[in-house]
Amino acid sequence: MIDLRSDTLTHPTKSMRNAMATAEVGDDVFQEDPTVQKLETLAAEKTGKEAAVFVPSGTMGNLISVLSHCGRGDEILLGDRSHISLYEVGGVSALGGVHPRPLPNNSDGTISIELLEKGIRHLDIHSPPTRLICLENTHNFCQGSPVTPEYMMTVGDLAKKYGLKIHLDGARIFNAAVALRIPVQKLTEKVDSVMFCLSKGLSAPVGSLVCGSSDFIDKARKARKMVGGGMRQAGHLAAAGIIALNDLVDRLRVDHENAKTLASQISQMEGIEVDESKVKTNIIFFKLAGLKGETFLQLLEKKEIKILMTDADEGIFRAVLHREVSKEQVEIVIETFKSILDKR
Ligand code: TLP
Repeated sequence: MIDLRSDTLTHPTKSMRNAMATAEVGDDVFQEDPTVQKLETLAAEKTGKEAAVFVPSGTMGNLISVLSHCGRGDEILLGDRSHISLYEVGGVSALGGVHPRPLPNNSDGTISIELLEKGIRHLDIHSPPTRLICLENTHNFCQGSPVTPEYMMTVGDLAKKYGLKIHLDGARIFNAAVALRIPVQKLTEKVDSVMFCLSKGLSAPVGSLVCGSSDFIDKARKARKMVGGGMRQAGHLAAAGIIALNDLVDRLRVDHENAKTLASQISQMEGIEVDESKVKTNIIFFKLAGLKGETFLQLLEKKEIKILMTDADEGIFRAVLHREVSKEQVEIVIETFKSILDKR
C-alpha cells in the first residue's frame, strides 16, 4: 500500500525501536524520567526557548498552550483554515472557555497584518479581551506553505505593540525550516510558545513538544496534568523523539522533492487542478473534475494507493509525502493517476 493520506502514517525506524526498547525511564509526572528530560532539553535548544514539555499529541500541545496563555472569556485571533480552528474539536472553547476569532487565511498561510490589527479588540464593555494570536507553520490547509521569518517578525512586532502573546502551531515547523533553508529559531524567535510534532514526517510513533519560557512551561505542565496528559515512563516514547530530532530532520528535503515531482506531473493531467508553484513542502492539495471523488478513491485503492478526500462536494484531495513513500512509488502513483484519468 502507498499511503499518502498523511505523514502521521510513518512508522518508527529500526533505530527508534531499539532506542525505545532500551530507554532509561522514570516517572515523568515526578519529572524523574531522564529520557523525557533529555528530549525536552533538546527541543528547547532547537527552538531557542528556555524550556519544553513533552505531550502525547499536537492537539493537546495546542490546547494546553492556549489554556496557559488565556483565561476563560479571553479571545484568540487565528486563521479560519488553521488546524486549531478546523480540526481540534473546538477544544479551546469547549474546555478552555476561550473565544476564537477566526480571520481569513491567505493562500500562503498568513493572515493579513491589517486584518490582524483590526481584529484586536478595543477596551469595551461588550468585547472579550484579545489575548493571543495563533499562527501555523507550515500551514497544513494552505498547501503546506512555509510561512517566512519576515512575516513571523512582523506579527511579533504587532503583538508587542498591543501587549499580545503569540502561539505557533508548528506541527511541521521542521518542514518549514528545511524548505526555507533556515534554522528553526528564525521562525520561533518572536513567538511566546511553539508546539511541534514528532509523529508526522519525523516518524516517531507518538508525541509533540511545547516550548517557551520556563514560567510558561511550568503553567503548561500543570495544564497538561489537568487534561490527563501526565505520562509515567514516557521515556520509552521520548527515546524515539530524540532520534527524530537528531537524525530525521534533514531528510524531509526528500519528501519535499517528491511532492514537487508529483505536483508537477499531475498538474499536466486533464481533469486535475493543482497550483504546482504553491507546493513547497510535503503537502499537495488538488481538485478533481469529471470523476466522482468516491470513485477516484476506490479506483486508487484497487491499485493499493490511498489519498485523503478533504472536501467531497468540491472534489478536493490531499496527498502527503513522507519517509515511507519512495521516489519509485511516486512514479507508480503518477502512472496510476494517468491510467485512471485516461479511462474516464
Ligand atoms: N494533522 C493531521 C490531521 O489532524 C488533519 C494531518 O493528517 O495532517 N497542527 C497541525 C498543523 C496538524 O496538521 C495536526 C495534525 C495537528 C496540529 C494535531 O496533531 P495530532 O494529530 O498529534 O493531535
